[in-house]
Amino acid sequence: MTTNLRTSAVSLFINNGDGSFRDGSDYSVQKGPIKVVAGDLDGDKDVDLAVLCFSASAVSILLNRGKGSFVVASKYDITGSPADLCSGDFNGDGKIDLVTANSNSLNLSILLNKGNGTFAKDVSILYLTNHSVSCVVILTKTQRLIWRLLETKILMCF
Ligand SMILES: [Ca+2]
Ligand SMILES: [Ca+2]
Repeated sequence: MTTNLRTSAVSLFINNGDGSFRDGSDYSVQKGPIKVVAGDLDGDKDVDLAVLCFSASAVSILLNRGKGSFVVASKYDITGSPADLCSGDFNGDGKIDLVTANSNSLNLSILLNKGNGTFAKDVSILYLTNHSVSCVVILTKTQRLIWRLLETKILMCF
C-alpha cells in the first residue's frame, strides 16, 4: 500500500509470493493521505485499512472484500490537523480502535470501534501541553495506556 500525498488516493499492490507485486489498484480517499494502519476493523477476520488524510483532516476506512479488493466504507473528520494515526484496543473490548495525534490542536482524537468497521467519532479527547503533537505510540502490552490517561486526565507531552 502506498499513500499518494499529493492526491486523494492510495494504491494497493498485491504480493505475487515471489517478491514481485501485481500492478496497483487505486482507491479514492480524502485529500493528502499520509499513513495507513492495517487490522481487522469489522471483525470478519480479514485485514482492513484505515488511512490518515492530512490535508482533509480525516480518516478513511477501507474494508476488505476479499481477493485483494477493498471498499471505501466511511470517513471521519478529525479536528486539529491530524499528523499521525495508530491502532490499539484502548477500551479493552476486543475491537481495534484508532487514535490520531493532532498537530494544531495539541490533542489526541480517539475513534472507538463499534465492531462492524464503524467508529464512534471523537468520543474522547486528551488535551496536552503546549507542544505540538506529531506522533503517537502505543506504549503498553495491553494497549490501554492512552485510555487510562484519558480517564484520569493526566497530561502527556510527545
Ligand atoms: Ca475485516
Ligand atoms: Ca476497542
